[in-house]
Amino acid sequence: MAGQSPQNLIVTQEGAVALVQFNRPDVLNALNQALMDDLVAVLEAFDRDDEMRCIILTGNARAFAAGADIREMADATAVQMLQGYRFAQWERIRKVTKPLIAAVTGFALGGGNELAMLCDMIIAGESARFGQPEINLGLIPGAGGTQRLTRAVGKYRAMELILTGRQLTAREAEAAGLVTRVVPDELALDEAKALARDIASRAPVAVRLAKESVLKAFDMHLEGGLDFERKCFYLLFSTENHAEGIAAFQGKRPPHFTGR
Ligand code: CO8
Repeated sequence: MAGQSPQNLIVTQEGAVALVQFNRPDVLNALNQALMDDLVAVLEAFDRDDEMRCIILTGNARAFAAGADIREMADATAVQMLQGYRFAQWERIRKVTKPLIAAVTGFALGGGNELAMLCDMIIAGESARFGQPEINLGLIPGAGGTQRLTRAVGKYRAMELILTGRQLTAREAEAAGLVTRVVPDELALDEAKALARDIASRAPVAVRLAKESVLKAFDMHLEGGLDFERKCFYLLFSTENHAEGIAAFQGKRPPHFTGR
């Protein structure tokens, strides 16, 4: 995919790690439909590519993304919003099977915060600011904010943030459980890449089923989630990666994992 960057994204690859950078700096990477179309296309292509093992989403120093493009939505009617396909794009991102890491510096607001939360891990620079300011527009979050933020930080913090639009600092977000860890801004992308390389070196089928199982904790009651986890666990005993992991442990050597 390298060298074929779509208009609103800068897409690069480093080994088994893909890097997708939002590229609408003049509007703080506001998520218009064209950018979301590009993003879905790129993510689905990487998801199908067996060579790619982990995907990083990032913005720039000022913003990961400052939300949906307000200008694009300004004159929309309720029926246009209902009949548009924009939320289908978010569902397709939710279905990406490879791990997604958000590397966030600057604003992650509204849809930007929702996109970061749709990722599986969030590495935040010190300047990161997370929030759901839709209330200031007479709206509420529409791409999962009321649900994912509440699951991440709990009812009492989520309620305050969504009802007032207050932004969390990176350190507050870390204390609240919204981010994986906080690092100095200049290290955020490197930290995300190091994490991505680590994950990329692991057994791919186990990584995939681990992601799926953790996400089930959001959808299911405990018993259903435990049953799902156990089925995945059984399944992994049939993989070459499991045999390789055991052989490497017994041979006191590092494992070499393939996609099988
Ligand atoms: N949409 C469009 N343009 C934006 C957006 C946005 N979300 N955010 C910033 N911009 C533009 C500004 O209009 C400005 O453009 P211009 O220079 O032409 O005037 C430029 O980016 C720079 O912004 P500011 O001058 O405002 O920069 P400041 O540093 O003064 O302020 C803020 C930064 C605080 C981030 C401020 O820009 C702001 O409040 N932005 C809006 C944030 C917001 O309300 N986000 C939520 C949007 S609604 C949403 O996300 C709902 C999601 C629903 C699901 C998604 C479906 C697709």
